[in-house]
Amino acid sequence: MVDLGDDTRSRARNGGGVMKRWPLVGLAICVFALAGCTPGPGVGPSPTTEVSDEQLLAAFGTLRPGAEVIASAAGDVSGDGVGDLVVIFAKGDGRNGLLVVLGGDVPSLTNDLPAPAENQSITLRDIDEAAPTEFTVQGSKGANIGYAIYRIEDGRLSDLFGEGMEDCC
Ligand SMILES: [Ca+2]
Repeated sequence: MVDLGDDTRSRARNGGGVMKRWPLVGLAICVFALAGCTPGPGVGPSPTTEVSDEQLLAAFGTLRPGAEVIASAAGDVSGDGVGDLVVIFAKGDGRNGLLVVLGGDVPSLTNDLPAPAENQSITLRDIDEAAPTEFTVQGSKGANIGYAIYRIEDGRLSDLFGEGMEDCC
């Protein structure tokens, strides 16, 4: 009998869990309020360092005058939340290069690596489910097909894995 009473009180206390949900409701309201406060386009200067793909392309043109862009892919590949642009370009000496234009207040370029001669494609792909996002490049040179995975590490572009790239770059 006494135990039953304890159970009843215990259930009553569990009913008090409704009160414990209020902080969650409050949090949800805060999130909605914050989202509502985000300035839309044209509402004053943005405090963030949002950079458009066009700005990144323009930065590439300024930093590498004369280099011809062959392929590009936009996305944050440095893991800082600011958009970047992966670029494959013609170096002008018959060879192609790969680099990333890192978005920021002042866009900058990573080191460049050899890129395939023909049929280039760039795909952003989060391979290890951890920031930053990796990207793959594939292409060919004649009958040779190459494929490699890249990641930005400490601001440097490095290849994690490659297959046949030496024969198609
Ligand atoms: Ca970035």
